[in-house]
Amino acid sequence: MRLSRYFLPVLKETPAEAQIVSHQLMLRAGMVQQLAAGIYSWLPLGYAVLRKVEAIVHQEMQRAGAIPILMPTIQPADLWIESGRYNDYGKEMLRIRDRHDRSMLYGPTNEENVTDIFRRHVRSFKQLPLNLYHIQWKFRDEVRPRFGVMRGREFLMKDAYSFDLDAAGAEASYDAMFLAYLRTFRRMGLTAIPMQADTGPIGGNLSHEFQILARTGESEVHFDAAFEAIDFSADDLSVTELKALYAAADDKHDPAACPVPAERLRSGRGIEVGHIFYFGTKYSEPMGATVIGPDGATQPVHMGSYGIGVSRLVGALIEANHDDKGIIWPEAVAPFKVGIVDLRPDDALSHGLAEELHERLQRAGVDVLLDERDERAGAKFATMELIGLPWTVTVGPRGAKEGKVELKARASGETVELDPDALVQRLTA
Ligand code: P5A
Repeated sequence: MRLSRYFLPVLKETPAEAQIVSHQLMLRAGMVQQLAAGIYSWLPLGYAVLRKVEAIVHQEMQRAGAIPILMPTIQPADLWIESGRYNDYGKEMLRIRDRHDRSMLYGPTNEENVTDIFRRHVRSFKQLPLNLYHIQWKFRDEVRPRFGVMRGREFLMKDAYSFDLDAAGAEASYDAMFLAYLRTFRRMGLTAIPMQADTGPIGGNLSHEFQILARTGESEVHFDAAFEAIDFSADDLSVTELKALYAAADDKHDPAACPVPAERLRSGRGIEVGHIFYFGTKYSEPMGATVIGPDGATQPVHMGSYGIGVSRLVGALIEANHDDKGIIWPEAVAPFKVGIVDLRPDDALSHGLAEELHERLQRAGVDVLLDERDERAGAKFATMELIGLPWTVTVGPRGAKEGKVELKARASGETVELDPDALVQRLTA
């Protein structure tokens, strides 16, 4: 991609309305733009990151056996009246009337929707377990939308729904999602601590929130220091052990009942990037989602639901990865892997080399952004640092003469001089 042909509306000043660093950087780097309170347009750079995050979530969901579908954003109120939940969401639910004066709503979540799909098609326990998921926009008319995409009104969620014959089966499904979540966040370079949580309007009595520690987190969290010793990238993480360790957000934390001795209790702030629930037959019973069991008896299925804040993650990733110059994308979610700074577009040799590298990297399937604009070098470097691509290649007349370019890592600031072949090899390895 050529920066001269791209759409990257970076801002020089930090917008006054942005209170936290991720929101400031997302606006400055031209990733998103607010359309109304808590409602954002995703501009090319932001959308590229959102798609990378989505791709990882899709892969890990499917690796864990969940099957992708796509349910609508608009739902009929009738379904929610059937489940008994139409009033639970109160003012957070955006209620709409269609031209026939039927009550509709913009979905804040899809438990009813997916239960309706299930009940129409599944009859036997032999078709279980089943886990259906989608990545779809939600709307919640939050009292205080803030911090940009972190607490939006319209936001992108991955929501998965499991169906099992009984509570034991449902717990196995829950644990599979629990592990998939740890893997998903790990792949993005994030450590999310699973914490006991309140279930709110989703319901049920078993639930974990996945919280990333960050100074700007919305909730106060408390956890056993033993979490600090856990290698979350290990292949043999035990859900049982993790569930047994104490961790809770403020609303669930009772200092008087806390089993962890004071010297082992850590407190901080967290960003909730995921939340999983087991709620048994809360929806299947009123909505008649039943199967015939092995004994021939008809019974309601046991369900759970599993959410990841996909759009919130983009903000959370920046909270966890930035410095005073800008964003530092982990490679797995970077909008481009490498940026090429063409220092002197007016110098035939140097410019030719920058073009050649751009072409070769693109052909090798590397996401690359070439800055061949007629701008000062300082401005070009500042833009690269702001948008946080993992690698920057600098091509200038002096190096070009010797057939050398400079490769710089955004995270460490380390640089190395390479010839073009070695560079391409390094970036495609
Ligand atoms: C689980 C999936 C649910 O809605 N139903 C389907 C269950 N859970 S939840 O905790 O309410 O939301 C899941 C995740 O969505 C993110 N999230 C938000 N992101 C941005 N702005 C919001 N206003 C917002 N509300 C929720 C969170 O990451 C949450 O964990």
